[in-house]
Amino acid sequence: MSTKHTSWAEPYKIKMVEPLFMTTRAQREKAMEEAGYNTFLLKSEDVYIDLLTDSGTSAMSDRQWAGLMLGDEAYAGSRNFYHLEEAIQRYYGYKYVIPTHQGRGAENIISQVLIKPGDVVPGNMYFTTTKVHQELAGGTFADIIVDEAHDPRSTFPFKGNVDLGKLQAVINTYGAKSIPYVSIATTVNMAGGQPISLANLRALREFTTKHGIRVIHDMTRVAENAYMIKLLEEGNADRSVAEIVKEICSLTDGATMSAKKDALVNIGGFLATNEWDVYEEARNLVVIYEGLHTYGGLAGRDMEAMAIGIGESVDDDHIRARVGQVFYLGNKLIDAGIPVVLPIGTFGVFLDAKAFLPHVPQDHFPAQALASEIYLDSGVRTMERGIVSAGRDKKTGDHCYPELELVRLTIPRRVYTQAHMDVIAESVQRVFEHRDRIVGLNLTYEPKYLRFFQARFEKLISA
Ligand code: PM9
Repeated sequence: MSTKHTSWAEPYKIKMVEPLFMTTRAQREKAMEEAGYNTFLLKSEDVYIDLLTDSGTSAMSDRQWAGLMLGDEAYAGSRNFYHLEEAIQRYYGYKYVIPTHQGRGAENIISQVLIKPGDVVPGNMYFTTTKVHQELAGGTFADIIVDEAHDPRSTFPFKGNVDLGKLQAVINTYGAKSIPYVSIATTVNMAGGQPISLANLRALREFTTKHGIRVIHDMTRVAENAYMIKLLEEGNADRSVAEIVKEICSLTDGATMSAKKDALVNIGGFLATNEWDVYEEARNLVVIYEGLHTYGGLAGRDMEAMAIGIGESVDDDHIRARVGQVFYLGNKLIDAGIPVVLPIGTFGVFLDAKAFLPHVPQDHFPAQALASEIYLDSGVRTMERGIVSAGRDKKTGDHCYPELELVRLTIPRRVYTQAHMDVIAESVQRVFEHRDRIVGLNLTYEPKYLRFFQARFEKLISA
């Protein structure tokens, strides 16, 4: 389609700027050592270009900022809640809505409502916070994503797809009654921002309906997934992203959302369901963990910004420029011979640390080491998505050893320009040129949950 052959430009102009500051190599070395070689522990003021995450880091529009001024900060029944409910029903089609402070607030509640001890939750690859809430509720995650998703070199276009054979095997082993729901993410974060196809979702819907199993949708980046369907899946080129988003949601029974990504807000999330009983139970629980069911830990103004952001997120021009910018960076790195996860994901470019640093064994944390080297080179902050993020095996206590050992260059929405992308690509190239000199890390402090956020490391003397 035309997007492949013509230049695009951002469908907005810049009205306000936030200065960035450069640091010296010596300053960065000190900052990285103080941060225990964990980019999550750096101070933001020590960072030049921040690619840690696309979560809560996007730029809001003038309409969203104006929406903040319309905050109705009543404890109960805020008008902004009803705007949010209306936006979710209109753009996503789910019936019942509970706001939460962010995605994991919704994950906690849905896990507590639906999972009982001993249950198994199949999903198209794990996500860190999603899995920990499933486990805290007594469940075990089972990976049913297609094999291609675990291979960074595979160019399969829909690496987020479910392998129905793997789902059937889980049913055969544990029985459908032990499966409260199948957890489906659009797009799949840990696979490198990879989409699921509509054909696969439709087949999954038919299969799960036959077995009486729900589908719960982690819709954190659903508009980006819909855009990939429009680009790549036959029969969808002339449909709007909004239309495809609505169809994706219609193939699922409920959803959790971190609105800090797709929905263009700095804070917020929600739980949505089409089932009254699930809603009723979740509405009971939300008052314990988040707040009343008409604010769920958010200010009225936050809900207004989210309601407006949801509408903006499904705009075709917005999403084309958003994903287009990620592709621009990804293609620059591919052209420079840098090993990246293929195809390029929707929200970031993922470096293949195993191929980048073949001399660093996985238990010396190659992706963590590579993320710190990129920061040392240029002040560009990235993050690890490999053995540190995967955590430990619940039963054996050993590290989980994921196939994918990645460094994520995550692009915030509407924040950086093409020139920033060029600077980032040049920095990664410089690090690649001296990759032989990069050594691994030793873990010196490990928190109990979601260790990647706060773990500390020291540099090994040799790889
Ligand atoms: N994702 C990300 O950077 C922020 C936390 S982990 C560094 O990718 C999915 C697919 C996510 C996600 C957060 C959450 C949790 C759920 N599902 O961060 O609690 O990518 O709003 O959402 C992050 P919250």
